[in-house]
Amino acid sequence: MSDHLPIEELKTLVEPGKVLTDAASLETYGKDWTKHYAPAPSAIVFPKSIEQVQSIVRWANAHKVALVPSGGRTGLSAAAVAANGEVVVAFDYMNQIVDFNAVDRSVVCQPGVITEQLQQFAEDKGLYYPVDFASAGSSQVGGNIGTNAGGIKVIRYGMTRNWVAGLKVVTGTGELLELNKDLIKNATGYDLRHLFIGAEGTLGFVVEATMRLDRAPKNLTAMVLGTPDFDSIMPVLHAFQGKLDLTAFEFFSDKALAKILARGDIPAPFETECPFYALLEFEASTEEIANDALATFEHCVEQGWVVDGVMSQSEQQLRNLWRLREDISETISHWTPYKNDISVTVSRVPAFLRDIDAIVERSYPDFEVLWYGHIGDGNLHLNILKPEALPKEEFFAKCATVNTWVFETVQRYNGSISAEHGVGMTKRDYLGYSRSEAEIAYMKAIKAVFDPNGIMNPGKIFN
Ligand code: S2G
Ligand code: ZN
Repeated sequence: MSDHLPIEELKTLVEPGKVLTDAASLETYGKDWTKHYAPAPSAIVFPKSIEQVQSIVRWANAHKVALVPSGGRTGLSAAAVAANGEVVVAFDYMNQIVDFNAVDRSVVCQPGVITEQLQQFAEDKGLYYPVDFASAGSSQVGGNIGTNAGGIKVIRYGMTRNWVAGLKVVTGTGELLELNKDLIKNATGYDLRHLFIGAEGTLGFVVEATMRLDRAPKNLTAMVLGTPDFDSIMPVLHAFQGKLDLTAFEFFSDKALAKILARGDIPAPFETECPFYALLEFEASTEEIANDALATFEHCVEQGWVVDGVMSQSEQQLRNLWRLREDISETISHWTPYKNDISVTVSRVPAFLRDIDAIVERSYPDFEVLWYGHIGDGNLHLNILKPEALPKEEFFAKCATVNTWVFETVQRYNGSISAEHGVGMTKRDYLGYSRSEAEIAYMKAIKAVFDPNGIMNPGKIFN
C-alpha cells in the first residue's frame, strides 16, 4: 500500500471492515480475467450506498488518488485491473434488485447484481433479460454496462446499451447524475446515459441501473451445422435469416471443438468431423417454423454449404449444444491464449476472414490457432494458444507483432479492434486502428469534463 494513502480517512466513509489491504484481497480484487498485468492496488473499498460512492470519489479528488471500479472481474481487456497502486472500488455489497415494474417491464438494479441473477429474476416474472455470455454467472450488471457487454444474442437483441432504460452514475467530481429516468422516449438534448455505457468507468461509476426486459422467447431451439470451409458459413447465415428470426448465429472451428470434446463431458454434435461449425438458435414457436428450419437445412446441404447437422429436441440438448460454443473460452484459458475480439460489418466477413486467416496461417505455423465467435453480427474471436514450453513474455511478444498485421487488416475493412471486450489496457495502444485522431481527442475532452482530476480508472481506453 502506498504510504501516502490517507487510508484511515477512507475507512470513515464506509462501514467497518469494508476497506481491505491484505495481500490476498489486493491480489483478488486488483485483477480481471486478463493475465497481462500484475495486480497492485493499494486498497480495496466496498461501498454499500450511492452516498458512500460519492464520498469515496470526493476523498479521491481531495487526495488525488486513482480509483478503479471492480465488478465480477470477468473483464478481458484489463479495464478493471489496478496495476499502479490505485484504490479499487468493489461493488459486491451493492448487489440488490431494488424495484420491478411489470407495466414498464423494468428492473432497478444496484451495480453489483450478478447478470445471471437478473436473468433469473426476469424468468421468474415471465419475462427475459436477453444479454447473455459465458461469464454471466459471475459478471455484474454494473460491469456489463461499463463495458457495454455483447455476447451470444446480439444478432436479435443488441448490446447491453439497448437494455439500459435509466442510469445513475457518480461522476469523477462525486456528482450524482440520474440519466434518462427510464423513459422510452426522451428527446430533450444529449442522451448522456450513452456516454457512460461502455466508458469502462473512466467518466463515472454506475451506481444504479434500470434495465428493460423483453417478452420470454418460446421454445428456443438450436442447430449445430458442420460446414466444409469458411466460405460456406455466411451463405448458411443468409439462408436461415431469410426464413427464421434468429436469436443467435455463432461459429467455431474444429480445433476449438476438439478442446471441448477432449474434456469428455459433452458428446460431439454428430459423427462427421468438419473444419467449421455454425450454431444457430431460433424460437420454434410453431411446427411450421421448425419445418422451415429443417427445409433450410436440406437446402444448405444441397448447396454444399452444410455436410451434417443436429437440431435440439429438448432443453437439455439445447444446453449441451450451447456448451460446445460457450465453454470454449474457459476451456482454452488453460493455454494462456492471445485473444482477439474483432468485428467488421457482416457483408465484409467472408473476405475479411480469408485475409486474416492468410495472415494467421503465414505467421503462426507452429502455434495452435482457434476461431470462434458471434459471426452473425460480424464479431470474431481469434485465439492463439501458447505452446506449453514457450515463455509467456516471448509468446505475447510474437503475437503482438503479428497482431499489428491483424489490426492493419481490421482497419482496412473499417472494423473494430475490440468488438465487445472493451479497450482497457490490452487494446489501448491500438485504438488508432479503429478510431480517428479527432475521435480520440474528443473522447479525452469528454473525459476532462466528467473527470477533471483524472482519478476515474486512469490509463484505461487511452493513456
Ligand atoms: C466468447 C468470451 C471471451 C473470449 O466466448 O464469446 O467473448 O474471447 C468470448 O474467450
Ligand atoms: Zn464473445
